[in-house]
Amino acid sequence: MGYRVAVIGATGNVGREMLNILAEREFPYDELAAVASSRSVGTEVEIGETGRTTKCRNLEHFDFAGWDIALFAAGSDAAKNYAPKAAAAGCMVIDNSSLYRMDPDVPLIVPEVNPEAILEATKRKIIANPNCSTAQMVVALKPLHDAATIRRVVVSTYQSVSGAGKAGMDELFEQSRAIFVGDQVATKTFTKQIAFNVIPHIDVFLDDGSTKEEWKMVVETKKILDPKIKVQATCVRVPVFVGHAESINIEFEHELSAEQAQDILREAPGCMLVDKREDGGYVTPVEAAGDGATYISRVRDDPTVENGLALWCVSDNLRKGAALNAVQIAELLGRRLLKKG
Ligand code: 11C
Repeated sequence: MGYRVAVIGATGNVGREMLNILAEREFPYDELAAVASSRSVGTEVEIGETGRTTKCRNLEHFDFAGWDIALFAAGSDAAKNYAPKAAAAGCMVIDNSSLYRMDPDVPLIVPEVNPEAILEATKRKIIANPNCSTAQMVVALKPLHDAATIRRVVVSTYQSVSGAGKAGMDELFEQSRAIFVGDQVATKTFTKQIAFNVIPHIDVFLDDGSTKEEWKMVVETKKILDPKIKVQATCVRVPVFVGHAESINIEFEHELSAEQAQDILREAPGCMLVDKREDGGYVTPVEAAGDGATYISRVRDDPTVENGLALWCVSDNLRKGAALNAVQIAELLGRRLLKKG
């Protein structure tokens, strides 16, 4: 007997990837529901490359009773209105929005990093999926933290427009086209022109001058990996369709050479080390898109601090940063809390 799984927000960037990944990983479902807002009701969505499609159902009227797992990728408002209803109906929610991430009764999980937190899911029947830029970073940091204890991280991100949804991707495409044909460049989703530009601003500004995206990287890393780790982040939007990249500087309590770090990362779960120290011997977002790994390149000593390393980290933000991590959590649930058959 398999699971009854609902994907909420099935027509969005992340929801579509959830359907793809459930199919790709042969998640053991008996029934799969695509659920979306009223304007998408009846829209046919593909279930990966299975050749099968399913019609979107209306979230407003969806009865969660009898469904085992709901993967929410519909934003904070939908999570606020419908995740507690789903949980009350006995359905385990895995939510990709930021709404519940810092709730002390909601585990925030990256399966390669803190799988044991799944046991806390019994409290509210809601599990939070981290922000994409945090997810890939903690996958890279975890094995290094285990080896030499991380004290401080300074990270600068290069985040693709798909993090801002389909509207962000359309804006990059439209602006690029407009520039080539000499049309007026219109901005809507982003605050400045994104085509042929970079914007040091993701999510809203906070009182201390940082942005909420930067704050998320700080607090989520602490919750998932270790509250003692200090994080300083600068989050930047770049004109890339899919795949977030990060330049990460790490200070450790104990000595760890670049060669030792490479050896550790080569074997670490979820990590793929591509670090040839030659032209092209590193991974860029274009190569990481469509894949599940967290790619790590450019590992080198940082001689400006004691016990310092620098590295480059790239991952598909819609996959490991969102849909894949959510499906991995569902698999973890199956192994630890919701065994079937
Ligand atoms: C971006 N990281 O690239 C964001 C998208 O808290 O889940 C995901 C926001 C979140 O714009």
